[in-house]
Amino acid sequence: MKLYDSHRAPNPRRVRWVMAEKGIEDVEIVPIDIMSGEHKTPEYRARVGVPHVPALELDDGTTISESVAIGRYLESMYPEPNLFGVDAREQAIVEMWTRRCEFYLANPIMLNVRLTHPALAILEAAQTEVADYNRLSAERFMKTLDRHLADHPFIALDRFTIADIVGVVGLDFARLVKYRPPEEFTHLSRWLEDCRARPAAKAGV
Ligand SMILES: N[C@@H](CCC(=O)N[C@@H](CS)C(=O)NCC(=O)O)C(=O)O
Repeated sequence: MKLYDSHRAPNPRRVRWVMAEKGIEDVEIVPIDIMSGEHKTPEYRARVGVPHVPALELDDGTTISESVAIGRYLESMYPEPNLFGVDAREQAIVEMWTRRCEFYLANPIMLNVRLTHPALAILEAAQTEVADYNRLSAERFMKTLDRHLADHPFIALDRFTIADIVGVVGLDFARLVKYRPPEEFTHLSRWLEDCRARPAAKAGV
């Protein structure tokens, strides 16, 4: 298998983190330079279907994009440690929180960074108002998450899952614009530090 990867981008980091948690080492990493537009070449588009990283190419030539879908495929190939839930109940809860983290936290944060960081203007022109709106909307969800994490060790289950990866990677990306979650969210900060302390978190960076 090959992973089309871009080291500084947040969505590929989710997949590298999944691989590190599971100790997966037999995936060839193919670096794609999104700043020079390597993901927009006709060859890349033909292979992946969309101008995005990450993408996982299977040995039979099938290509899967979308970081969470790639993680799910890797989970079925390398079930331990479980990151997506072991039964119907757990899987639904993990998916619910993963989607919440993606829609209400990671996506607005990524948009905020993309629309404010000068180096990313090459991908999309800066738009301060839209960026601010997205930061505020992410902070509304951080408040919900902070309350939830007051009596839960991790986001979805009592153990670390893909939902935590999506949440932490989103928040870590905001460090590019020196953003830190509001200090009042103490439970969120505790959870963030716990997740960042995992050895696999460093492998994903
Ligand atoms: N929902 C997709 C998002 C993929 C995505 O937007 N990737 C970014 C890098 S983090 C990208 O390829 N950006 C290229 C561009 O915007 O031109 C996933 O989870 O994989």
